[in-house]
Amino acid sequence: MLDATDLIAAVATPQGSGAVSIIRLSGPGLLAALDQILVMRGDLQKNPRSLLLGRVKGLSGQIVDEVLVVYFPAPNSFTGEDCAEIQGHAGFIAPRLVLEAILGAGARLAKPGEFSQRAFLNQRLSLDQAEAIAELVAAQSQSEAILANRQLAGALGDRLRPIGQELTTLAATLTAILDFEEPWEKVDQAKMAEDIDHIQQGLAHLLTLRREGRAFREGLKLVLAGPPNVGKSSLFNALLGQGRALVSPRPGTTRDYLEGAVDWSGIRVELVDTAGLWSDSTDEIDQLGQERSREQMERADLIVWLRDLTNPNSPAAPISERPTLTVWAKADLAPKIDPNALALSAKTGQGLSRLKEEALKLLNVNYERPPELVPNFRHQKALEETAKLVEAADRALKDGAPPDIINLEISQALNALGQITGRVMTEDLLIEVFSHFCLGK
Ligand SMILES: Nc1nc2c(ncn2[C@@H]2O[C@H](COP(=O)(O)OP(=O)(O)OP(=O)(O)O)[C@@H](O)[C@H]2O)c(=O)[nH]1
Ligand SMILES: [Mg+2]
Repeated sequence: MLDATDLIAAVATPQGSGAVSIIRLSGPGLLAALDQILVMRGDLQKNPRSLLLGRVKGLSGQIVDEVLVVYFPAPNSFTGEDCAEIQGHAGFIAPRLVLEAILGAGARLAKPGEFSQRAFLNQRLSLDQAEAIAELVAAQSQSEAILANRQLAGALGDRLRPIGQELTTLAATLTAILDFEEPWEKVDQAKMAEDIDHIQQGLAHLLTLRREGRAFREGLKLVLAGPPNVGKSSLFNALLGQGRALVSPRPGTTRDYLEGAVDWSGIRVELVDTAGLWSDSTDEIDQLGQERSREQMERADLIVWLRDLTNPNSPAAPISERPTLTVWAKADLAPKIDPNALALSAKTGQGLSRLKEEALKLLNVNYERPPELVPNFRHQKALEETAKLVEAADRALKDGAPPDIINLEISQALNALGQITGRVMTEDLLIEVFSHFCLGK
């Protein structure tokens, strides 16, 4: 995984139809390999960062594509190594023949994420910036793309730097005390406690950003659930704006759950329509459907529980650990019972925008003010670990523990924090981050 001494190549664009395909290369011996396969008038070495026209000689010796080539000399390239991109024709065949030619000239097929990994190892990107590339490519809403771009620009690193510096200063102070055997009583411990408190605030703030901003980064999963025939599928269709789910007056219409995504103020919301719960049907398939409904409810960011305004015995939501919002369906058919109740009608559209507002409010999503920065799940874990260690240092200090104990917690906290940007790095961490990447990135 850490080996970065050979020439790698991969097709960086999706396979299939399209106009252009890009093949990316990085590593030593790049110019020599290109020289073997390219027939061209221009000189890449003399014209870095310019597009030059050329033709590619395939393994058969025949010309297999007409291309534009650009050469980025080390160290000012994406990976920090000698890099090149070959823009050829798209399709299934031409890119493959060009790639084969390059592999025949001594390059090795890159592993997923290997270009970004080299960029990280050569300090062209921090680990969180490399992750931002994968997240930008995977983004499914505008807010996800904007957040990924901010992270790519270093927004998270900028927030982490002062916290890291404060921890480093603290560790240095403690080390000096230990090295010079300064009497612990003479040290300004109150100031130290203040510094630790400030670090804790910084970490807590980042974790709050994660909690409040997660929806902007990863979207939300809303599961529509309730008794049979209450109007779940009708609501699903109304929210989706299309007649996806089957609707009928017969209870038990929906059996498999259905998913559909909508955009709510820039947030990707995945709606799930489920089979009605508590039908007295003993049918095996109905039972299986209800099992699926319960599974979906357990995975929901929010359960939207439907009750029927036309049926006074319509059951209340079951107790759940997941946040639940109760709504009264079929509002066009019956007067509202409770003035505070959220009544809606899939038929007239009444209450649908209020459902959206209440759902986001319940989940603490302030869609009018999207966060500037949202740590991802991996960052959250590292931040929590750091916070736990700083908390332990704080307790040790207050309990009158000796400085070496406090120093130990602080240095471990520094290590935990350093995993976010990759300042502290293990091979496992590299595998964890880069194995999610696609080929050619
Ligand atoms: N008037 C009116 N009828 C509705 C409304 N919502 C649903 N219905 C009717 O209620 C019946 C059941 O609707 P569905 O959407 O299939 O209900 P469901 O909860 O998905 O039912 P199952 O899948 O069987 O559990 C259908 O006849 C719908 O036309 C509504 O807001 N107003
Ligand atoms: Mg249904």
